[in-house]
Amino acid sequence: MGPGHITLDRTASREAQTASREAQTASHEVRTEDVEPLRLLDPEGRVLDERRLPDLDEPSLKELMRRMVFTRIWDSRAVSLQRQGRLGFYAPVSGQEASMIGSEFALDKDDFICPGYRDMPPLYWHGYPMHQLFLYSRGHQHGGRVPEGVSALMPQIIIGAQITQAAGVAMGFKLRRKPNVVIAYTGDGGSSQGDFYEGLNVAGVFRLPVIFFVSNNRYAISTPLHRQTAARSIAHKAVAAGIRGVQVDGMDVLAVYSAVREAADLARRGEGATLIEALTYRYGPHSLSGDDPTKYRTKAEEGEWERLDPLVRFRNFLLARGLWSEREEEDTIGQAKETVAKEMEKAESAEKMTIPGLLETMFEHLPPGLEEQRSGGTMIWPK
Ligand SMILES: Cc1ncc(C[n+]2csc(CCOP(=O)(O)OP(=O)(O)O)c2C)c(N)n1
Repeated sequence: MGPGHITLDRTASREAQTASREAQTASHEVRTEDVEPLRLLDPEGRVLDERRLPDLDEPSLKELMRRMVFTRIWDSRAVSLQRQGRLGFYAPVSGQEASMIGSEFALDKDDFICPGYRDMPPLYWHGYPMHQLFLYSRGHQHGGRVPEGVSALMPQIIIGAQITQAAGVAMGFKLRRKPNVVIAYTGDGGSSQGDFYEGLNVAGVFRLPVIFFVSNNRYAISTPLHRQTAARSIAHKAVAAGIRGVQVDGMDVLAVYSAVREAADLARRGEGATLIEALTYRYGPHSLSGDDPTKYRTKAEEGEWERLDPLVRFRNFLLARGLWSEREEEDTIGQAKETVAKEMEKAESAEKMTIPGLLETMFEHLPPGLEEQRSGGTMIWPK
């Protein structure tokens, strides 16, 4: 333990564990100094160090690419559908595919996702049906009805408000001795919310199997990172909570996968929570509700991040290994367009919402006050 290093654990036994891990602590793990993001591919997709690559077989590597391409097409279709008035609220994801896809890919099916409004891709790849995500966007009550067997909450529009819940689910896993972990997604803006610190604190105290995944895309709508926090990095916020803090290149899908996989393995072994800060960028606006990125970002900055496009970078990596082709990419694009069209049709043919329907979705048994209103006619109930 050298000068400037903070002991993250409080008890002697934990100190011993920390000390044994200390020797292996990699440069992407937070101390008090600046942190270097974990990065496995250079911006052109060349491997930086073969020995650090995650143990993924060829079909898995291809699947990562397939999911990222699919997601980019789905995103661009969703933007058009919103412009046509067929979707409501939509927060574009292009640029953030590596963070979103790589993180979910590192989880098991029974691991639990607490998403924010932008995190449709991890939800979808975890089993949440796309037409329900479209219904959510349209404000339809069935959009938030999580299907049986899908380990997730519906997307949370209130920033940071799923962080304490994530700690709660993790507490449930721990009490029931389940080998599962929880991941909570939020943004750089979300990491300034009170709930964020509360969730991290509880996770630290009870050593909970949870991963707090901050997609730091540098802006909370128009608020830039330097107006968001004076911390050296968002990953540093882990230090005060006594949990592990890690920074990762969020445009490098293999690095994101590795960071989450390692955090999940540690959590499953009872070593508690990790805060992961993924450095990423959204290429589009915050949402389609009217913000104009040209008012708060420069063309030069956008160009720098476009050069790091996670799809191009990973495609280069796969091409160098003979694992990707134009044909596969075109097939994936076709599949994405077809799936989006079918799922949109499903969403558009959903039954219309009614107020009784809304209450039935919310309550298994209507509370007496509401029951009385319904039967007593003090409220007008549409048919
Ligand atoms: C508690 C709360 N305050 C304000 C808002 C309005 N709001 C919606 S998104 C947003 C910015 C969030 O930015 P960030 O957490 O960085 O996530 P990003 O949208 O960049 O993914 C704000 C302030 C909100 N939804 N919830």
